[in-house]
This record gives sequence, C-alpha cells and structure tokens, in this order.
Amino acid sequence: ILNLLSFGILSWGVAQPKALSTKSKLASWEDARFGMFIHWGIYSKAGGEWKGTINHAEWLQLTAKIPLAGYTAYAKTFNPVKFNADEWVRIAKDAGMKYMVITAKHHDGFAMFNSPSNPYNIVQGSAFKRDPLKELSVACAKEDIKLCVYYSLGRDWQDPDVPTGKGDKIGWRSNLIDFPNEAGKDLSKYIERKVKPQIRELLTNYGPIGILWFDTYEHITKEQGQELVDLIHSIQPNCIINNRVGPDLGDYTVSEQKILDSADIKPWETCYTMNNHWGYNKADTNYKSAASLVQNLVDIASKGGNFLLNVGPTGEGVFPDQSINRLKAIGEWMKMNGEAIYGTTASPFGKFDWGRCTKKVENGKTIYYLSVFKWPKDRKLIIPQMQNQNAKLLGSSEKISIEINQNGSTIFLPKNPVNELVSVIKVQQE
Ligand code: H79
Repeated sequence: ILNLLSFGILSWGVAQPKALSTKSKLASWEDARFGMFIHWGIYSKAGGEWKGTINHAEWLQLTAKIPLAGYTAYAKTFNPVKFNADEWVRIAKDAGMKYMVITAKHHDGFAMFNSPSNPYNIVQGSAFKRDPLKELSVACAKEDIKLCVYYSLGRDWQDPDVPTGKGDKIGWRSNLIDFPNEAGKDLSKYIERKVKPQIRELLTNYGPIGILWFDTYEHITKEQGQELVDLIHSIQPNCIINNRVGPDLGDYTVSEQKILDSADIKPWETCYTMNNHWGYNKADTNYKSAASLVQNLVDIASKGGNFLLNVGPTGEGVFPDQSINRLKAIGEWMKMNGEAIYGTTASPFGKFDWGRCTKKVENGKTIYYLSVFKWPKDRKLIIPQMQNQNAKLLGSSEKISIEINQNGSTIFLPKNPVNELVSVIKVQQE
C-alpha cells in the first residue's frame, strides 16, 4: 500500500498535466532508494579486450586509442542479439530496484537510442537496427520501473566541437587524435546541433523519463546548463536532473564510487560498480559480495541517500552471471527486509559499530530499523535515546526482549542472525 501511495499517485517522472514541486518529486524518488545503473554501448562488445590489452571498458575508444573511423566501423558490427528488455527489467525489479538509469550516450558520443537528429546511433549506425531504449520503455512501464537516462554532456568523442582537453591538466585525453584543432571548437554548436535535439528526442519518444542523469560538464557554463534544465522542464516538468548538468545546478548530488559520510548534502545518490568497471570487462572478476552490497545499501539509506548499483551487460546484450547472482541475493534480502529501506529516512542516532539504523513514521508512530552487520558477541545492542518498546526480527516470529531506561535501550539478540546477509530488527512504539 505504501508503495502504491508513493509510486502511483504522486510520482516523479510521470507525465501529468500538473507539475509536481521539486520537493515532492524528489521525495518520491528518495522513497525508492535503490536503482539500477546500466553501462552499455559499442564498447561492451570488446569486453575490455583490445589487441591483447584487457584493461578497457566504456572508455575503450580513448584508452585503446582507436581513431573515430575505426570505432565507427566497429560500431557497425554491434549486434546484441540476446538483448531482451523484459528480462533486464525483471532482473531489476526482482532485485528490489525501483528505477533504471541507462547510458543513452556515453563519452564515445554514440547514441544507444533512435536519434533521427544524429545518424551516429544504434538504429542507423549498427547492425542491430533496433531501439533498445524503446523496448526498455515498454518493459519498464509494464513493471512500474522508472526509466531514466544517462547522457554524457561535457565529453563527446564523436563531435568535432567538444574540447578534448588536450594540453590541459587532464592530459590523458590527448589520446584523442581525431579533432586536434582545439582552438577552432565551439561548444555551443555542439549543444545546439547534438545535445538539445537529443534531449528533445529522449523526452518525447519514450514516455516519462524519471531522471536525466548527466555526466561531466567541464567547459559547460552555468548559463548553458540552465538552458538545458529549462528545456527539460518545458517538455517533462516532473523529470529529475542530477547535478552534473552544469556548475551549481541540478536537483541532487551524485557521488561516484564513494559513499558519502555526511547527511548534510541532501538529496544525494551514490553510483557504484559491482566489480571494478562500469562497462563490461570479462577479465574483471573482482566482484563485491552480496552481503557487502546489502550493507552499502543500508549504509546509504541510513544517511538519507539513494544507491544506484551498476551492471555492465555484454555485447550480446545479457547481464554477466556474477551480476545476476548478486542481484538475486539482494532481491531475496529485500523481500524480507525491504521495509527497512523504502520510504525511510536517515538514522537519528548516527552509525553503530554493529550496523546501521533507518527510520520511518507510520500513523504518527516512529519505527526504527536496526540492521545488524556484525552480530555482537555479547548479543546486546545498546541504543542511546531510543524509547520504543516493541522489538522483532524481520523474517522471524521470535520475540526479542528490550530493556528501556532513561538513557536509551538495550536489545537482547537471539543466538544467531536470521538472515545470512544482514538481519534487521524492527523497533516500534506500542
Ligand atoms: O560512466 C562512468 C565513467 O565512465 C564516468 N562516470 C561514471 C558514472 C567517468 N567519467 N570520468 N570519470 C568517470 C572519472 C575518470 C576516471 C579515470 Fe580512467 C580513471 C580516467 C582515467 C583513470 C578509467 C580508466 C577510465 C579511463 C581509464
């Protein structure tokens, strides 16, 4: 019922005659807490390997120093015949994710959607010829997953008017050899010719877009960013925009590969890889465990943030098994413990050595969820200030005793955790 309320009636991204306030669309996004990031492009086909080197991913064109003509030719062979939008969306849904952010255009400049304004796209520029974003929009609508798009703004390695940064302090970008005339570049031409038309397409042809998730805005001025914000709102007022649309702009703060430790940057989202790459790298088997990913999710929720967990599908269009396995385990955990995540707010008690706390108010009564990462040897959780009387373990009928005094409370845990990843104690007011 709670989910229906927050996602059905007053929901971000939904095309409505009336625009929601920024506060209410963000509140409903924050209630979701958990989303799937997808890095998928031409580069996925290489799986990180190029002429014997195996350290590449979504930056393949640059890191392998492939000239644009060669990359374009490689794009033409891209044919992910196993791509199945329903399958991707079902995996996200089963993991307990509520939104999906897919790379519509990464730094390589190749649009992974049908872009009539620019032929460098998957329909016109690859063997696949299908529009995966269209298929995902249909699949997401069926499952009530919010479709969101990633768009690389400040970097585009196909457009002749985007500065590569050659010669500036980010010297590794001088690997880009195709448009060496830095002085003749005019970023505003790129914005008018490519960015604005593609934003219009993304916001017109795929139903409601939950978030426009921009990446990198070096060289973009605040005025240019603001124009994009205005354009987006003129088409879809309920679309959320992250803070990489330009300096000091956007609705919320993104942190990359780093879980913020402070609750004062609000609202915020951490995007995170399961192994060490965003795009598919077949040699990278260094995956985090399901338990640590669940702990990341709880940790982030306990500080009022969102967790955007990445998958890098293969060039055939399927998720790596290691990712699927972890998402399944997280989904199982969410089935039992999701109420400790969705619709919660930050811990009023800070962090604990044994785990984290999230909070919810229901019918005027406060509920605390205590997620135990490390089962204490003395089987006691001491929580200063907390005066709630009623404790139970999610997923178990066993009663938990709790002792309240004026300084707070002590919870007496059973011998063993009920969940092999993270066990959650729900503490309610009587
Ligand atoms: O899309 C993902 C990254 O490709 C993109 N943002 C996330 C969400 C990103 N753009 N810039 N950066 C990340 C930071 C720069 C990372 C680098 Fe590297 C590390 C550049 C050089 C070393 C990884 C390895 C990328 C190229 C080589």
